[in-house]
Amino acid sequence: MIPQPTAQQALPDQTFTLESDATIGLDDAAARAIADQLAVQLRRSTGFALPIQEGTGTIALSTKGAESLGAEGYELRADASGVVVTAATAEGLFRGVTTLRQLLPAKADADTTQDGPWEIAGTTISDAPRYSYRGVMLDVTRHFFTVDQVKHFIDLVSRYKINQLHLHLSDDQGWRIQVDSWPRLTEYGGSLQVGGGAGGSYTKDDYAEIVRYAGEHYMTVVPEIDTPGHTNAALASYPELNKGDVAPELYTETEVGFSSLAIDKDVTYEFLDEVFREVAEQTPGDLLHLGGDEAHSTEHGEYLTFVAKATELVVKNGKRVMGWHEVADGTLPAGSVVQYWGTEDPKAQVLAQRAVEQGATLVLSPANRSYLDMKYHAETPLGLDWAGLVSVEQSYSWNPATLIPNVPADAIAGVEAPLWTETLDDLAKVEFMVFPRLPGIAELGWSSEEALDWETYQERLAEEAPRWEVLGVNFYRAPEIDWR
Ligand code: TNX
Repeated sequence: MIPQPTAQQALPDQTFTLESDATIGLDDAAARAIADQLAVQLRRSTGFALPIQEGTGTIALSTKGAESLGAEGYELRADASGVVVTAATAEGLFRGVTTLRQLLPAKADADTTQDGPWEIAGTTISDAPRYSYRGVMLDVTRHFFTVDQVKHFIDLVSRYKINQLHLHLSDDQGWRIQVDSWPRLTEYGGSLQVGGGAGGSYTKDDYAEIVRYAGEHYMTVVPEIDTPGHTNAALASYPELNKGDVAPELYTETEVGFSSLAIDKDVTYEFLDEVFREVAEQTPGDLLHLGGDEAHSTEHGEYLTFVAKATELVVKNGKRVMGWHEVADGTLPAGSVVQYWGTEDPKAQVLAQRAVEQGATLVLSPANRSYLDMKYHAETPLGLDWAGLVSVEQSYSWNPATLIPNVPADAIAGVEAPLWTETLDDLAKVEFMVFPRLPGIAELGWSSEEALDWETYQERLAEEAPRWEVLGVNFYRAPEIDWR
């Protein structure tokens, strides 16, 4: 199982078997959608009717007497008489059902009827996450991904108890979210992508659908509008956002660090206020990511001015600030979240420490560990290697609590695995880079420190292969793993 639960005990001599007369019971109406999702999938693969009923059932989802389990914790018991998942909240039940799906045979995830038996070895599990932020980032700007593709991505990553979907929505190569007050951002700024092909963007309805679908999988969308660098698509769309009032051409290559909003113009902040307002209005989560990375074309003093003003606009529009670690050089509002993407670079570590001194919490995305776009080895056809080669072991074998020196454990909000898409123009390529590394980052975010062990993790990871085969996932068969 991945992530490894906090506590699990076998019930020897007991086996649960899902039979054709099984039912799904729930005692909390808030769990209805979760029961529906489970039933839809299991009906497909087992061919059983699996009616959903109020009260108990062969598989019972219950929120009775579970207050102590926290927002995401759950307990699960599978024995000869049935399966009971207990949690304080619908979210906790969802996490528990994620575990239940991993306990069932891989073929339970098939989309056509399979032969049983549908057995689970008797067990009791008690589980809760180590960190509250367990994220994945998808860069939809270097290459655009449609709503259906993002949904497929959500299906696959939510299986590992990932609860944050960071969408990188604007960059030099494309602006991907509709903003009514600045329509050329998508009409023109979203028209291309890396390589020069047609890009794309999300309408408000598209974005709402992504938010809804993520929510159904208990994932919160964290939208990123990258500023003041990584802004060529916006600068090309509106000349007034440029220092010299001249719009550059659209850009479809992969250099970074060449663009900057004009820092000393009022229109820049009118622009950001309206963009943040429209994005914030459509985002139920409380974080708005303003980027802040690699602003190599912004003079440093101007950068600090910008951070102060732009962060204020995020707060004004009702959200907490999230930003890449460079923003910690500036003054951050209370409650900010700083995303560390350094490697072992002391300068980046100092910025992380400065963030914590200002009261921010940290999300850890060390590029040499958690970047899903780094090549696995020198011959990997896809990906980049500026942060080194990132094998499955390299991506798993680190401890979030001790990654950055002199940072107290309670300053760590969690972990995130970013997927930049300069070299990835379709879902098969995305899947190849994400699997099998993402489950390891998910485990670092969820499982207790004592559970983290490369030797046993490898064996559990190998057991995911049949599941990915059933789901048709194009995962990389890393030779380090003894795949079944
Ligand atoms: C650095 S990491 C970037 C991105 C690139 C990525 C490629 C970070 C905050 N910025 O603009 O896509 O490297 O790995």
